[in-house]
Order: sequence, then C-alpha cells, then structure tokens
Amino acid sequence: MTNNKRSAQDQFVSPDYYQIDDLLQEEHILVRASIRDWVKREVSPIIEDYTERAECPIHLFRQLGEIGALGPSLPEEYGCGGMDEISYGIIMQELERGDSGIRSMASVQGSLVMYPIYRYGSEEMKRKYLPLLAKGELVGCFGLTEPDHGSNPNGMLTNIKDAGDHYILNGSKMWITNSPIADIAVVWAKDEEGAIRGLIVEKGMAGFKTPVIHGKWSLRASITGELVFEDVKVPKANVFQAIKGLKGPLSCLSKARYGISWGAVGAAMDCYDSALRYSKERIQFGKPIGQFQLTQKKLAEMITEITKAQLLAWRLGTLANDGKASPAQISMAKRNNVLMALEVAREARQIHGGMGITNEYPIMRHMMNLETVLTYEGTHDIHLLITGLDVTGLNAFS
Ligand code: TGC
Ligand code: FAD
Repeated sequence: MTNNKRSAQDQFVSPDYYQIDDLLQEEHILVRASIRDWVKREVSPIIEDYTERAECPIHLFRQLGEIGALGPSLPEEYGCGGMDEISYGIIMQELERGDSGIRSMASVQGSLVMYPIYRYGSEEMKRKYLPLLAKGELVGCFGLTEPDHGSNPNGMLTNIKDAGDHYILNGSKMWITNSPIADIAVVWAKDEEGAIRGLIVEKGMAGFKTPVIHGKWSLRASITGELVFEDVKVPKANVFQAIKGLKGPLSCLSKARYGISWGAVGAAMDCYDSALRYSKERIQFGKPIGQFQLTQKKLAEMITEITKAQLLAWRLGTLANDGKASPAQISMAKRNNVLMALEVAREARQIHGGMGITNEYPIMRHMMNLETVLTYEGTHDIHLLITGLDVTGLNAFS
C-alpha cells in the first residue's frame, strides 16, 4: 500500500552545527549512511500506520539483523558486529530518528539479552543463542521490572528454588518490551539466599505465559507485555554462573542507557529538521513563519540543545571506547538527552501548529514515544539521584 503522508516521504537532513562529523571516523560515517538509508526505505514509509494500529512491525527483526543493528559492539566470533561504541551509538541514533520503538527492538535484543549472555553466560549458551539473536532469527526480552518493583528492582519477589537438576521459577514481570513475541527471556530472580540471579527462560516451557499489555499511547509500534511464571522448571544450565547480585542487570542497563543517550538525539534531530523545513514553507501574515522572531527563538534553542547533546553523546562514546564511561556519566547523558528530545519535540509541535498533532508529520509520534523513554531504563528522577549520589557521596536511596 502506498503511503502519501509527508512523514512517509522522509526528507530528513541531519543537523551538524558544530561539525561533529569531523570527530567521526570513516567507518562511523559509513555505518550511519547505511542505517539512515534503511530507515528511510523500510521504517519511515510504514511507521505511522503501525503506530496508529498499535502494531509491532515484527518483520523488521530479521532486517535489523541483516544491517548489523543487533549486538553491533559484541564480538564477531559469535556472529555480532565487532564495532566500537560510537558506531553502536550512531546506529541507535539513526534507528530512533525513525522511531523509538524500532530502537527499543534493537536495544533490548543487543544490550539487554545478547550482552548478558555474552558477559555472564557459559560458552555453550553463547554458541547456542548469540548467532541466532544477532540475525534476528530469535527474539529476546529482558525481565527485571515487577508490578510492585520498578525503580527499586532490588525488592523483587520473583524467585528460584533449587530442585536438584533444575530450578523452579515463580513470580511475574511487568512492562516487558517484546515479551509476547520473544523466543527467550533473560529473567532476574532471587535464589534461596536472596541473591539476584540471571537465567534464560524459553518460550513453551510449562507454566510460562507472556500476556500483552494493551492501551499504550506511547511506543505503540513496540509490543509490551508481562512475564508470568508458575512453577516453571528451568534447567540449571540456563542460569548465569558468572554473576550474582543487582549489578548483573544494572550492568546491562548501563549498555542500554548509553544507546538511549544517542537514540534520543536522533528523535530530536528528526523533530528539528521537520520544524525547520515547515518554518520555511508555512506562510502566515504574508511571510514564512520562520521569519518571525519567536519561531527563530524556538529553532535556535532547539539546535543549541541538540548540539550540546550530540557532543555529550560523542564524548561519552569515546570514554566508552576506552572502557572509562562510568554508570553515573551514562545516567547524566541518558537523562539530559531524553528530556532535551522531549522539549525539542514539544517546541517542534508548536511550530507545526495544528498539523503538528497529526501523523502527516513525525512530531507527535516522537513526543508520545519519548514519554516512555523518559521513564524506562531508569526514570528521569532516578538518574538525577544517581548524579546526586555521585557528586555528594550521599545516597538518597537508602
Ligand atoms: P546499588 O547498591 O546502588 O547497586 C547494587 C550494585 O550494582 C552496582 N551498580 C551498577 N553496576 C553496573 N552498572 C550500573 N549502572 C550500576 N549501578 C549500580 C553497584 O556498584 C552495586 O555493586 P556491588 O558490587 O556493591 O553489589 O543498588 P540500589 O538497590 O541502591 O539501586 C540503585 C538504583 C536505584 C540506582 C537502581 O536500582 C536503578 O538503577 N533503578 C532503576 C531501575 C531501572 O532502570 N529499571 C530498568 C528496567 S529495564 C527497562 O526499562 C528496559 S526498557 C528497554 C527498551 O524497550 O528499550
Ligand atoms: P515507579 O518506580 O513506581 O516510579 C513512579 C514515580 O516515582 C517515578 O516518577 C519515579 O521517578 C518516582 N520515584 C520512585 N522512586 C523514587 C525515589 N527514590 N525518589 C524520587 N522519586 C522516586 N522493564 C523491564 O524490566 N524490561 C523491559 O523491557 C521494559 N520495557 C518497558 C517498556 C515500556 C513501554 C515501559 C513504559 C516500561 C518498560 N520497563 C521495562 C519498565 C521501566 O523500566 C519502569 O517503568 C521504570 O523503571 C519505572 O518503574 P515504575 O513504572 O514501576 O515506576
């Protein structure tokens, strides 16, 4: 079906006010060009319709694998990309420029499913799952949040009990991206000593259900569900032996939050680009609205904030490449860049006037998506408190 909406035509031109491209290597520019082409070809023409129908474009998983967007910075020996952290960030930026839900598909698979298997799993687990996950032939999800434990995952109730050659898993997880379509779930649960353990639960295991969560006005092209475990028998070989404690899931979150700090910049760039073009085309009072000082103020502030966020993401990327990006530095970038993107979306919406609330333009979709991005992977306020703890040494959580 041909889609004639302006958003489907995708005229995006990337803003680079501070010549940040000069800081990138040739491979980064090439990666960006290939992902951008793919988004223009495969995402933009369909995303508004999928969003309207609240349907996940599941067919894109294998394509995400083909373009190298699933686990891009994990090693090639397991079928992954072997790229650096800046390339990984750029991929997330380009995907979220298309839609936060598409970036979510890649973030969860790469950073929250493949990364823990690579970092904490046995060699057998790595060989069994990573190549298929990298190709998008298997879909994974990550279960940390529970109905009564969101910001405070340490309080989780989901548990495993030793039953000889297997564990018995009970409990439930809430708000899990991709759970209803996932072949495997990386689940975090407490053992009998109260230590948090990570394990792989496979679709079809008796007592394992994944109901869909309906009624989201945000991230509508991403499918979200629950994980319900009733006496699920999980083989001991499925439990990560190399990690115990909350730092297991939090280390995965650091990887994903890093990607989001780049991704949010992509959503902001798309809103700015659309608003800039509209401000030159839309005539009121006999002149383009971009000629009014109040419109220029909005656009000037938008590009200033985008440029600052681009620099933050790039510098965080160089620290990550050197293995020096601290969790608190990642929190600062996630928090700053997501709020920046949401504020840019709101200003862009105003510049588009009434058209800004329609799906002729990508603005409202980005704005609705970013409300989720502000909350998941650690809420805006939790990241502020992580920065507060880092600079004062005083813990607001305990
Ligand atoms: P706390 O005592 O601070 O930490 C426990 C242990 O973990 C270590 N640690 C980290 N390690 C790696 N990376 C990080 N980011 C880390 N943060 C902390 C820490 O050093 C400690 O290690 P050790 O050796 O001493 O045991 O733990 P706390 O219970 O006080 O919690 C702190 C707090 C509130 C910051 C943490 O619980 C938190 O970040 N809460 C937010 C929860 C969250 O982000 N949930 C996200 C769920 S997944 C999701 O949203 C996916 S959406 C994906 C998509 O669709 O794209
Ligand atoms: P709560 O923790 O109940 O927070 C409610 C409010 O209280 C927030 O404003 C918060 O900042 C504030 N608050 C809480 N504690 C404090 C404090 N100490 N000081 C000050 N303020 C505080 N989780 C997964 O495990 N896997 C996934 O794949 C996943 N995907 C998601 C997809 C979507 C679409 C959404 C919406 C969420 C997803 N999540 C996922 C869950 C997400 O990580 C949680 O929603 C988030 O961590 C917040 O938890 P909560 O919703 O329970 O809010």
